[in-house]
Amino acid sequence: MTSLIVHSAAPFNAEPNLDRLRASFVTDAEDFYVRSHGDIPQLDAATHRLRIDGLVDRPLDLSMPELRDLAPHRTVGAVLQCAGNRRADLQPVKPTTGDPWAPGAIGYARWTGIPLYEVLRAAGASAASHVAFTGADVVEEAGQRVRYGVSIGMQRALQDDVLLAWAMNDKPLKREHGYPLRLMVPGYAGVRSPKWLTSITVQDRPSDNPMQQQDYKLLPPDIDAETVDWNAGLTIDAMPLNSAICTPQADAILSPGCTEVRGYAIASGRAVARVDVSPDGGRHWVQAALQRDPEEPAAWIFWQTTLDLPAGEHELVVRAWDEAGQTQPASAAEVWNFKGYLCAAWHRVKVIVT
Ligand SMILES: Nc1nc2c(c(=O)[nH]1)N[C@H]1C(S)=C(S)[C@@H](COP(=O)(O)O)O[C@H]1N2
Ligand SMILES: [Mo]
Repeated sequence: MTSLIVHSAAPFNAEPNLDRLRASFVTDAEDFYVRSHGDIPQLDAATHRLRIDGLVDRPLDLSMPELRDLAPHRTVGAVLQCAGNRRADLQPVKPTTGDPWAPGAIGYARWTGIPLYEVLRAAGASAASHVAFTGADVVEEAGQRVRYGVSIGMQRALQDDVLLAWAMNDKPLKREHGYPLRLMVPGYAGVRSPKWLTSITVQDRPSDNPMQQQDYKLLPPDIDAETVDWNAGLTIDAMPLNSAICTPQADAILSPGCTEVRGYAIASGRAVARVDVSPDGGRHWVQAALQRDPEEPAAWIFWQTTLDLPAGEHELVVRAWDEAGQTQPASAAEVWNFKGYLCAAWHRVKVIVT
């Protein structure tokens, strides 16, 4: 039985309790959010095949043992995060489509596999601009039933931290996380890390799958479900600078005196340099202590501080800053979009001290 908070049983979508998420720097697979768009396929590593085709000199059709033998194994620590993480904070501004994710649609794990570029090299990939991927699951998108399909740009695909991964935290991937094989693109929205991977196609344009063309786009604020023009949306790849309070949780009832406040922050390209916490809705700020893994730049940051809160209602707030002095927008209203993606506004948590 899962201890996750379930948003939807079919397709299975669930996130951990935030205290639990914040309890361990490496997220246990049991506590890792699950985002699926269709039924979770029943696959078997003993019979699974991965095809590599498209603009390549030598199309390949690999078993899992053949894939493992192709190149030295690599383990990369990386955050996986849904583009819809923190959507619940956008919905009070105006309704959005999608599940009301709290800040738990994120996790940090150590992923083991071989770099994608090794397979592209083995197949003799041409200098094409995109790499497209197909999963074994069938999803409903734009009124069609199709295999899950997305793509990433070739430049990102060739970087050595992009893995074809079969293990998470030194154990075979669990079924819901993509057993027996998934892609892992550190720093990109989870949607670009397809699970249950069955094929890789080298091509000179993005995937024409509706998951790529008509979903996971950041649309301007004046566009809604009725007026949507998908071409007006930005394709969501890299994720923004963000932070969240995990403890205490919204509407917590606390005793007067010192309260431990804890959470995570996640960088975008540049490292997190500072995390500010406010006891009073953003009028005053203190700097939190940061815990980071210097070996893994794609890891998240855990932060904590102590606030001395008098009796009454308080709005706790967190915001992160990066090395370039960039920070998060103050209000969710500034970043609202009808699909409810990329909520990186200051995270606000109301608590009551009595
Ligand atoms: N084949 C397939 N891959 C997928 C998905 C899916 O539904 N099918 N969901 C994507 C999305 S939107 C996210 S956020 C991540 C979630 O990965 P997880 O369930 O292992 O946490 O997987 C991505 N890869
Ligand atoms: Mo996602």
